[in-house]
Amino acid sequence: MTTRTADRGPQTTAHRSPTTDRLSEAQPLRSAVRGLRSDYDVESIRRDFPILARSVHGRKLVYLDNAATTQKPQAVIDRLVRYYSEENSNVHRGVHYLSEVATSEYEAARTTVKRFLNARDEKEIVFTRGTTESINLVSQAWGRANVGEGDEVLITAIEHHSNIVPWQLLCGEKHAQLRIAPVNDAGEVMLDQFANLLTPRTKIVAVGHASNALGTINPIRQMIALAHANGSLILIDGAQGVPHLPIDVQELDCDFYAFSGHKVYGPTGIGVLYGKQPILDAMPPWQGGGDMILSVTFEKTTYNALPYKFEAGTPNISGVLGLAAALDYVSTAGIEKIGAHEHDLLVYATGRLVEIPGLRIIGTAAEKASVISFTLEGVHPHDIGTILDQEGVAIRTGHHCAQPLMMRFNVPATSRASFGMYNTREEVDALIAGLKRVIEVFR
Ligand code: 7TS
Repeated sequence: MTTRTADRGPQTTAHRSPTTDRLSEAQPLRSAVRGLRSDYDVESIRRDFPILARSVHGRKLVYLDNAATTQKPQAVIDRLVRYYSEENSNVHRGVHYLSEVATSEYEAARTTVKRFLNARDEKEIVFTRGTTESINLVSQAWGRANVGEGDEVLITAIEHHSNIVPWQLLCGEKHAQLRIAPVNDAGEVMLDQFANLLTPRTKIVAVGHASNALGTINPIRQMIALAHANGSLILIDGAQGVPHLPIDVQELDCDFYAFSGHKVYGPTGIGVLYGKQPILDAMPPWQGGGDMILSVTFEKTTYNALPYKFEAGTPNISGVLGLAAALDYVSTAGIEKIGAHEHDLLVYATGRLVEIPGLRIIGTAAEKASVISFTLEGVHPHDIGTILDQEGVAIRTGHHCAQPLMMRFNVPATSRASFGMYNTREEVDALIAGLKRVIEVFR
C-alpha cells in the first residue's frame, strides 16, 4: 500500500471493502495492512484515552460510535487545562503578556492545521464551529454572491444533512436547482451519472469524502477533476475523511475542504474551513463583528485580511489549541497506520457480522472507511442499540442525519458501528456477542 490512499477510484485494490465476495481479492491488501500495523501499539494508544478505562452499566466500555464523535486523548485534555489555568486571554487584541501568549499559540495552531492539510498558506485556514458551520459559510458567503436564478448545485445521494440543507436554503433563496448524483446498490456514487449531471449551470459541487452512514469513500480525486473540467468549484465535506485518511489539499486541488475537530480526537465546537486563497479573498464576509474588520464608521466598514475576515467575534480559543493537540497526536501515531488499523477492524468485523443470520450490511462499497451500517431482521435498530448499551457497547442507531439515503436503501434506520484508532478486535467480538444476545431476546 502506498501512503496516499485517500480517494482511490474503484478500480484499485486499496481500502477494498471486505464484502464476502471480495475477501479473496483483498488478500494482498491485508498483507500490506499487516506491514503498516506491525508497529502500531493499540494498547499503548488506549492508555492515552482516559475514558476508555471506565465502565458503563457495570460493563467495560466498548465505544463504537466514533463517526458521531471520538474520545479525547490526555494530550488534548491537558492542552485545554493548560490554556485555562495558565494562558487564558482573548486573542488579537491585547498588548498584555497573556493576550500575546494566547494569540501566538492560537496562530501556531493554525500553522499545525495548515501543515496537516498541506495547505499553501495559513490564510487558507478558517476556524469555524465545525463541518456544519464551514459548509454554511461557503453556501452563504460564496453562494449568495455566485449562485443565481437557474444555476445548479450538485451534491450526491449519500450526503449528511449538513451537506444538503445549507444548499437547499441557498437554492430556495436564489431560485437555483439542487441536483443529486445517485448511488448504486453498494452505496457508491456512479461517476458517469455524476459527470452527466454537471452542466454549464453547475456553479458548485459539494460531496462527502466518506459517508458517515455507509462508510463509502467517494472517488473525490476524479470528482474534483470532473467538476473543474466543467468550470465548477468543489467543496469536500471531510468530516469522515480527516479521521481516517491522509489529506493533501494541494494535491487534491479541491476548492474547499471542511472538517470537525471532535471527529478527529479534538474538542467539540471547533472545526476548519480550508479554502483556496483567491476564492476566499473574492468572497464577501459571512458574519460581521469584532476581529473581522480593519475600520468601522457608520458610513463604511472595511474588512480584515484573510483568514480573519471570516472569524468574527471571540473565537473558540481553547478549541483551536485542543484541535492542534489532537492533530499532533494523530500525526505522531501516523494517519496511514491509523487507517490500516481501522481497515483491519473493518475487514474483521464485516467477516464476523455477515455470519449472523438475518443481518444485512447496508453499504458494501469497494472503498470504505471504518463504518458499518446494518439491519437485523425482525429487530428495530433502537432495540439493538438499547440492548448493546446494557452490555457496555456504544453504537449509533437511527437515520444518521442522512434521511434521503435511508429512503434510497428502503430502510427507516440502521445500526452503525464505527471504529477509531483505539478500537480492537476484542471490542468487535464484544459487539458480536451483544448482537447474539439481541437475537436471544428477540427471536
Ligand atoms: N458531514 C458528515 C459526513 C458527518 O458525518 C457529520 C457529522 C457532519 C457533516 C456534521 O458534522 P458536525 O461536527 O458539524 O456536526 N456526523 C455525525 C454522525 O454520523 N453522527 O453524529 C454526527
